[in-house]
Amino acid sequence: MNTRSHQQITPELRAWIVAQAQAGQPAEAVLQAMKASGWDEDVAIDAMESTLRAHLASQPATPVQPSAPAQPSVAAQSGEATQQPTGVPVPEPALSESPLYLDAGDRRVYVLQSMRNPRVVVFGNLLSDEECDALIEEARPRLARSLTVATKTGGEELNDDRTSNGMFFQRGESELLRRIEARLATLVNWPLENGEGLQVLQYRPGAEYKPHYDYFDPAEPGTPTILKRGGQRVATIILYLNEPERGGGTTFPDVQLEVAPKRGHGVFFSYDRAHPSTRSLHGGAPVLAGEKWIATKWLRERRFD
Ligand code: PD2
Ligand code: ZN
Repeated sequence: MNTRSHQQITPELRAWIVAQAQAGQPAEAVLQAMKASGWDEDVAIDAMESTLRAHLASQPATPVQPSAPAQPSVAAQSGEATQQPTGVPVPEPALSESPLYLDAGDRRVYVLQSMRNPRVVVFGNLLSDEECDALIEEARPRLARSLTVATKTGGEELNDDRTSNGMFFQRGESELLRRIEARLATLVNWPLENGEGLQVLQYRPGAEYKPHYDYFDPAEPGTPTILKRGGQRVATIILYLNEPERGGGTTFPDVQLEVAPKRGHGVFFSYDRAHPSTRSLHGGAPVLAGEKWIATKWLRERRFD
């Protein structure tokens, strides 16, 4: 049997192809992303052609133009378009038909809210209470004051903008982590191998994470070293493991959005280029009362080994 006969074009793959086209990804970039994930080239081309043809036929009033930008970006509106890097394929949940829930493999996840620009999706029922508790208890003995990646050197450093305690799990470290990693990969249609290990953060009253971008700043000298392993970050999933009494929402200042830290819920956001025009600036608002625990999953362009 050859590889072609093994590869099935699932509804999730079709939804991902449509989402990439709607986001303005060039056909070549979509093809390269599929090949990098193990798709046979001929199968990938067939899947793209048949999916986009069917999508166009079903939506005569709003044709998809695979190589056209989905919407003018902030930078384009302000005349900076020529200085902007081009977008890359990003993870994307199958939301083209506005489902109320998604099958994430082992769990039905609710779609509570979605925004196109910036791409932000809020999910419910992403983790059970038992999974939240287990993550907290496995992380607690391993917590240390959070470090951030030092883009000047490629190492790690203490940062006053981030007053939480944190730790990283290894990817696939336990049955619980493998289960959650597989669920997240299915939910956002992105290879599990492109994910960093889950990070757990604990915020005590007063602790916060000031607004920042999760991608690595291309202007920093340490960034090329960081990118050798898996390329850029292209999406983030924040999982809420408990509920502070007040404060601690995840904020998106460019669009004045605040996501409430509700236990078992999660917020997904993607950024197709390392540029503020993605409007993916986000922060963890100060915790006013109680404690906040989250787990963060960062997704890379390529395998993160
Ligand atoms: O705790 C948060 O809500 C938060 C906000 C911004 C977490 C992160 N960024 C992160 O882990 O990158
Ligand atoms: Zn962040």
